[in-house]
Amino acid sequence: MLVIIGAIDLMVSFAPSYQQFPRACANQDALLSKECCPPWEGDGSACGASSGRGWCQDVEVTQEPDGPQYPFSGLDDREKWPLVFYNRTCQCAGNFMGINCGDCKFGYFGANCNERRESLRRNVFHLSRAERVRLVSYLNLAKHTVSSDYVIPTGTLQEMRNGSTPLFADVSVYDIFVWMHYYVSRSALLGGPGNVWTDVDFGHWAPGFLPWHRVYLLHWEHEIRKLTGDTSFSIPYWDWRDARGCDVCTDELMGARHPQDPNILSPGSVFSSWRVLCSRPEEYNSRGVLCDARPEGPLRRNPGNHNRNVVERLPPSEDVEFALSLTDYDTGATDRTANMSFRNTLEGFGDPRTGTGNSSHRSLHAAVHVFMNGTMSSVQGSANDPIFLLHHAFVDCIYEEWLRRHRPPPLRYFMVPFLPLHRNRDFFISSKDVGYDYSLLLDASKCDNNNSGLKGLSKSKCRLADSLLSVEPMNYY
Ligand SMILES: [Cu+2]
Repeated sequence: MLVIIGAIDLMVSFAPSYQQFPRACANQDALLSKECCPPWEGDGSACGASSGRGWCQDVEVTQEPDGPQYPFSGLDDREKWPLVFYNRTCQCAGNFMGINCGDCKFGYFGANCNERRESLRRNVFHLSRAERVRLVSYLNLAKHTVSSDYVIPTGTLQEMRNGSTPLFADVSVYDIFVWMHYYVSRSALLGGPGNVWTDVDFGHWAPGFLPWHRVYLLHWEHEIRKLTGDTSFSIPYWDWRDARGCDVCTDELMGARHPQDPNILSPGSVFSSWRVLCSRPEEYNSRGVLCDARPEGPLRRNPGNHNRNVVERLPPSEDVEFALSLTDYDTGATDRTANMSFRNTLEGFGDPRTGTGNSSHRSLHAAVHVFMNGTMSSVQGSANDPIFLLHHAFVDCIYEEWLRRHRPPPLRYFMVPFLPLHRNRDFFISSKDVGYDYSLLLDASKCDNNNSGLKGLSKSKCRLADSLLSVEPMNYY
């Protein structure tokens, strides 16, 4: 299975939001009134209105039509997100953010959200030993802590009888994110067993691919910081260019291979005991149901033993360079067929030598998913594997480099399934404006011998600068 996928055009409505289903709105009252405006603990008023943090307002979504991949309307809960569930949400003022305006916008901190701090996402191999241990333990803590803020729906709104019988389940902080990735990419249920539309995806195969995953990582970082109290935490990236194999697949990092079974993880890795969820799209489709978040067995991964007719090897630097040289963010039908499209080439459906869409091979982003040959290789379940985060942080780093070089005009749409809402155009800006940078993209002057390679993301880069940074306390700089 190597569908790494596509989406209804982000020509689908994606709006300003957060994570989906806030516990405070997963009840009959909120669903029937279609209002999700929880009180802010600071003053007890909805959206912190008495303190001027925000107001409960009607949601206005764009009226642009969905992309050509989704020829229906009125059938899927994700259409015109989030209107099927809620038509009033908190719209926060100034630097406030969150489902009740209780949080700060990305990049801002403090009680009044007026301290701006920038964090640095670093190469995972430049982390100190202690930082690696911390990374793995934070991931594991997130996997084993039930989310207090969010729940997941286990049925459609119709199955909930329009809200009068809510169907939601508790999952862990980590699994909220697994579920979100499943939910954005799942097939549309058209009613009854086997009656599904598979050629739809609200987060891939379309212009929203990069902003969607950017917000996703930002939320993930935000939740880990909240859970651990470690505001200095940033997601490291895996620079897979020219790697000969899965070099993050060690027990110290993402888990080595099991000595007896090449398809699962070594017992020396904490990830070997993780159980996946939402990983069986064919089964849900044949039953015509949503994933119900039950555990579905261990993480599977067999890197390098993938189908070589689809992917030869991990992506070479030249492919990244080629993608970065493309001046148009997206082109044509803005799907997998797009030619000379930066988004389509980086996503992995455009040929990284010619820029032609609908390539018979997978490259760049998609190639890494296919290469992992297991849980990572199927779009809907891929976020179960923590390599997903390191991989997407690097994809986002390439996106950032492209934005800085080409400065494109913005996109609009509220992204499924974030609540509070996020418009994709808000993440079509430099990462510095949302509070982070990549060590790979730091000024050449900060790197040794001016040999930084930041021009064109060359592989030689800022090792010295990075290791110096790692000795300092990792606070937002
Ligand atoms: Cu994805």
